[in-house]
Amino acid sequence: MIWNETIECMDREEMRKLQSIRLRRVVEHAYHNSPFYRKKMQEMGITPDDIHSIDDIVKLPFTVKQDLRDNYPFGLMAVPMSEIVRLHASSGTTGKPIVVGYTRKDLSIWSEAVARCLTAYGLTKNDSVQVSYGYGLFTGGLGAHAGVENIGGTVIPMSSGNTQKQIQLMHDFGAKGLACTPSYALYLAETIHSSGIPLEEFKLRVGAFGAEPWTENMRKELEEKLNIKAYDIYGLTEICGPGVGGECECQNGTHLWEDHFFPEIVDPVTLQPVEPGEQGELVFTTLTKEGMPMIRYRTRDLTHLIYEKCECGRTAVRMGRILGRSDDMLIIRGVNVFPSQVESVILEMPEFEPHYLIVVDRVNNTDTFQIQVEVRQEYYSDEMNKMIALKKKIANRMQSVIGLQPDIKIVEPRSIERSMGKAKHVVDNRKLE
Ligand code: ADP
Ligand code: K
Ligand code: ZN
Repeated sequence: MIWNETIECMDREEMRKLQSIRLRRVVEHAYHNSPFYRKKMQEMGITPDDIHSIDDIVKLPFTVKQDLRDNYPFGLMAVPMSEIVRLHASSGTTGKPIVVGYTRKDLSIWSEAVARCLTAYGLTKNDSVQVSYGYGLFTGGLGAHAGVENIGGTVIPMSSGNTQKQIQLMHDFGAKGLACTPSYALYLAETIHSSGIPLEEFKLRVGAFGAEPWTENMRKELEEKLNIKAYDIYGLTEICGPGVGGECECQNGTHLWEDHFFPEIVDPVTLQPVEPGEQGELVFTTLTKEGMPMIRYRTRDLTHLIYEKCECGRTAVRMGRILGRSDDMLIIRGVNVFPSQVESVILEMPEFEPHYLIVVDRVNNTDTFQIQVEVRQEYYSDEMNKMIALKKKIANRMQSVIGLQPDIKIVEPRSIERSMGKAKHVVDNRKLE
């Protein structure tokens, strides 16, 4: 099933025409109604008249998170506050929060985007979906909620937390879909297993997981543990929230709804567009947003785009898995390390639980690199030799994937903190210096 076949399967040339019309419109809107964008464009010596087609997007200035912070709270709004019907905010990891305002139309486009995702996962009005993303200023809860209502499904607005009750109601209400972060899904799976309620008694079939990077190995883990299909949903507050894109039944890339959110990949250093299909930083331009249009917004997310038509029939461009945010990349003894690489090694080894914590520090001017893991009960042994061999095995595997030997610390079962939202996988004590 396809929610909006005309758009999702549109001929690519047609799509470019639509994008061109919409780009001109949003640039005019931003130029005339947002002093911030007008100043930026004037600095570059361009006006809306310089934008003829979507190819001219490269003439436009980039926007970065710092711009939102510098103009906090409402400096980037392009409509009077009387038109803004909702605010969301994201705290990020450092500094002031960033705030985004939505008009009524912005909200309806957002819920359309989520509806396309949910439909691609096979959910319909006959299904109930438990929304276990946090409700509030975070976009996850209310974003998923509106999408479920839009397709006419039955929304169970749980929010995150209260994990025992989550399990009980998921069981009693027969939710077919679960929307939450992959780390919370893992925690829910663990809780189901220890609850003693047989998995067969749950109606769960579909996971809509996102808001943080996750690996293919994590997908396998979640699909096995919950007996579901686990699909990616991607988004960020600055663009709207979850639903900027979602996977289809092919599970072979995340379709981006490019009639509303135009994606580019640029080299994060030179800011030049990369060759089609190459990896780089994802940049979005909102083509229809009224409240707070985003022009060439640098997401910091590293991925690549796939333009070939998908086997599902959709022509909408697909995005590969997000390796991580450039901000999340650790440089340890000169080697670039992404938490997702560590995750993928731990999850391919049956000896370990799918939880981990990376601890980095600096001792005597040298970076230390520790990975804390939990050994699965069946593999745990009192014999020191066995545990040493196990540590060696995972350390060697890490060395071959990352190019760096970590110090492996085996910790007590369940001692690594479980997350109900976005998991925290890294403690970098070097930053405290
Ligand atoms: P914050 O910046 O506070 O985390 P957001 O909720 O807006 O606020 O986070 C958006 C970011 O979350 C994205 O830029 C991306 O890094 C990450 N993200 C969201 N969905 C996914 C996904 N499906 N896969 C990987 N990363 C994701
Ligand atoms: K208002
Ligand atoms: Zn597809």
